[in-house]
Amino acid sequence: MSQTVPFDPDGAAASDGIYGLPHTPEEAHVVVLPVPWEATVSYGAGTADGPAAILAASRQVDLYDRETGKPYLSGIAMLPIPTEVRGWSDEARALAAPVIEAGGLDAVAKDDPRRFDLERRVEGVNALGARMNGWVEQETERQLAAGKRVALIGGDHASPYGAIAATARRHPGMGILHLDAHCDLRDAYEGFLWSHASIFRNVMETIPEVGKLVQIGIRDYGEREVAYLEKSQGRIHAYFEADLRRRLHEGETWMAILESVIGHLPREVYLSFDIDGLDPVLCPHTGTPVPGGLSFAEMNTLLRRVVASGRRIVGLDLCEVAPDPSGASDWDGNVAARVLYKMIGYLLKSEGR
Ligand SMILES: [Mn+2]
Repeated sequence: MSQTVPFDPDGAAASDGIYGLPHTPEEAHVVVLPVPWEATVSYGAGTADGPAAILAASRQVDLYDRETGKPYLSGIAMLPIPTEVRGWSDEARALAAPVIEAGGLDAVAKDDPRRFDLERRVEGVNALGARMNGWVEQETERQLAAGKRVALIGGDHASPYGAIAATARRHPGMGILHLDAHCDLRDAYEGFLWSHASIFRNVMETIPEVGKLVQIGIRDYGEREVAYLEKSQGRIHAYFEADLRRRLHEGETWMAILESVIGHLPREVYLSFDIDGLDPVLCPHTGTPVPGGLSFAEMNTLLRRVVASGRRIVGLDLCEVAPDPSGASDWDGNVAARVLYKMIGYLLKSEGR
């Protein structure tokens, strides 16, 4: 919490740190961990450039926040964007492309002559995904061991698996509040073990310390995903966009709806936000945009109510942010930097800071 460099929170960004803040990762209470990973993107690409876009746009965010106060006083610093992870991602993407082109491994018959090559490619992508997960888990654990809070920025939604594993180990029973247009509960999507579309299947199957998964904003999903979450015996709750809108249109208040959403969460909460859970006007270049979604204000009220309920936010990630490939607009990064600042601000507030 030491603040070694004097700075004016109302002034222009005085440092090239995230939000223009002068803190080193050692000084900061919140460490932003960038993960430029997008190995198995099925539609639009560009989320590996998300961390750089968020960092650039963050310098324009005003630091004093009406709701969360002065998050910057606790210190926020971003680690360097890891070039080795970007290298693994590029390598995995090149391996994955022909598999995705073929419609996934399941779409190719066992006796198809392409099968041997495609299987080897899938194995290579899976190995790189496991390496990335290991790296993220180790980096997260390193920060948590130093008493820091970790805010991971992707990358696609495969990025935070290791962070969730490391955080859940220290906070057994924690719940995940998952904002997304998608359930991400697919079983090895296209054959890839560590696909962005499978992250919460992997989390729920392989991280027993995660007590609950509560999904909100869901509006694009497969029948098998719905069957899977219905079979979870209450360990997973999904709030589908269609139901949220119906309840709102029939006169229920957003506050009342959020009370039921938050009621499923245990005391300790990890936030996993896919930017596509928001209205795509707020994230036009994300990989798999879907009409509908939460407004910025609805998301904000969600965060506010989580903290007002007395729950503690123990970690967070923000994924699937992709900048305009033409470079003409910085809108995606701008919104994401503000979403991240709110998430961090509410995390700090939940700790009584
Ligand atoms: Mn997602």
